[in-house]
Amino acid sequence: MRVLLIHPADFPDPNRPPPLLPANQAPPLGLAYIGSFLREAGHEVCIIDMKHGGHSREQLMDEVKAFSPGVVGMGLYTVTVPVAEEISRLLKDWDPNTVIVVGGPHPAGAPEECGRNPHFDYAAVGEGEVMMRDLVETLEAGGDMRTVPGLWFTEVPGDATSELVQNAPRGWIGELDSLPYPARDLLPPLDSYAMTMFQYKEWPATTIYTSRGCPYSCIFCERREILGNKFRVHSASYVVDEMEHLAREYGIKEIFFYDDTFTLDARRVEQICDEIVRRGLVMSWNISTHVNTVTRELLHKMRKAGCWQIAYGIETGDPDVMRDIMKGTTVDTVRERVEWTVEAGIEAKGLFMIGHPTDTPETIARTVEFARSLPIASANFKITTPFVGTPLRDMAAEYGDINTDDYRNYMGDPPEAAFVTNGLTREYLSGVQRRAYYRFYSRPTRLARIARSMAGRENLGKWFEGARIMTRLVRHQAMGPDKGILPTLLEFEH
Ligand code: B12
Ligand code: SF4
Repeated sequence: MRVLLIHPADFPDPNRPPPLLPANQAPPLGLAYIGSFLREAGHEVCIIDMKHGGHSREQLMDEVKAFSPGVVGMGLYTVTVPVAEEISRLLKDWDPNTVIVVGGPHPAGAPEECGRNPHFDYAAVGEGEVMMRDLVETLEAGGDMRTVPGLWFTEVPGDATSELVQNAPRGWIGELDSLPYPARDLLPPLDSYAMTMFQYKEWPATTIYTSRGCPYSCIFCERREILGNKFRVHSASYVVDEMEHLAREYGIKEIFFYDDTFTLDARRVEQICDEIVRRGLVMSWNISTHVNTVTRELLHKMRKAGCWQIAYGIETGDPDVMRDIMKGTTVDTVRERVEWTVEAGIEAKGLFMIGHPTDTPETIARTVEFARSLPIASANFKITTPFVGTPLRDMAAEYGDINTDDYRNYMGDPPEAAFVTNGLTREYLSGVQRRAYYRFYSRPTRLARIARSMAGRENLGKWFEGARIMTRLVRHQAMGPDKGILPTLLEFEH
């Protein structure tokens, strides 16, 4: 069967000013995994990444008609629900028999809402590879859709009031190495995906996902619904083979391991490092992880194998808030691990959040000062968003004002925050976020650290990119909006 997979993004709107700077992009690896799995099972697959292409309605439908799919699968974020509904209308207008399946983060957290949504035929909860194959083959055979684990749908298609069918839950894929590499060849060229300048040292760079699931319980995080709380991994040899494959086939020079907690299994990371060194693979790489999961020895080993940056989910600098959000660590541990990282010769980046349920102006100030005091080269400060399916969502109404109506505000940032803690306002959040960036980046020592991290001929491109961005921002600034240059620049990090 012909299967079309879509990564939805808003259609270009002539009335909306174009973004000041390109947002960070990354290949939709989830869809690419589903694509390669379906292809191996003998199906014809096409992927449209609207986030990359800036597709108009006409362009999208031209590509749809040219491929003429029997089934369309869309990966849904909360923020992309409205546009996915519009795409479904366009698809059904073109051919009412097109079967539309939605999966990914939003359906994982809101299966009933998506299962009842009259725009979609099926909501798929869980990993999509085996589920999409089962769904496609059951459709082809005219079989009973109630036999496909993980699906939610209404008894009468398109009738939100009819009985909701909730199939048996789908188990997690145990052997990740049994999956083929994501079908990156079905995506736009990898080097055409823009990354922000703080995310790579060498270009072209791309992402790999080497593990799934996370056992931590941070209240704002939806990982457990999306990929489960059991940590599952690709083996070291699979990971290093994939790195070599990317270098050979796509000329990739740097890898961003997009895993949530790359270092959770220290032994596996050691093996990956040993394997990189043993094969003489010269590639730089960077990761994201939880501070608890690194040791001094591991960090030194990672540095030797090419790791240059670690992004830590730090979230807050206030000990009580750290406890309340159930991060499972302390501010002292954060400081210790960040110092170990820098000592090992790896740059540290801090990921912070503003507007936790128990945040106050004082705790937010503490977070900003904590960030400033750490030897980190870069930081981002995101506004807390209560995604459906998280514990935060359940407690949000008790701790503040939550906007449940407009999913377009679920970007994780202003202009309109989806959640505002009691005692704070949306304007305050927006202002304090900009001030946080400003205070963090305006320190001369920080600027010197960034300049040092961009030393060397290989970073020449970044200086040009930085100069280009600054020129655009200065021009933008001259045209009016009351924003500081540095904060504006840095808000565009994912
Ligand atoms: C890489 C990434 C990105 C990349 C690429 C996006 C992509 N589609 O992959 C970029 C940088 C573009 C991005 C952007 C954004 N992101 Co992002 N991103 C991630 C990240 C870190 C990893 C995703 C990933 O590659 N996972 C690995 C693959 C293997 O898993 P997967 O994508 O979940 O796919 C599997 C299943 O979910 C399922 N599945 C997925 N799609 C489909 C479709 C069908 C039909 C089926 C059956 C199954 C299925 O099968 C897949 C394979 O098993 C996640 C964090 C996380 N752990 O999920 C956040 C995350 C998904 N992002 C998030 C957000 C909020 C955003 C932004 C809104 C941020 C912003 N302010 O701009 C934008 C919006 C993007 C858009 N579409 O417009 C949230 C989403 C929460 C939500 N409920 O909406 C997450 C969960 C992070 C968080 N804050 O908790 N993101
Ligand atoms: S450690 Fe990261 S991935 Fe795991 S629950 Fe916390 S925020 Fe989510």
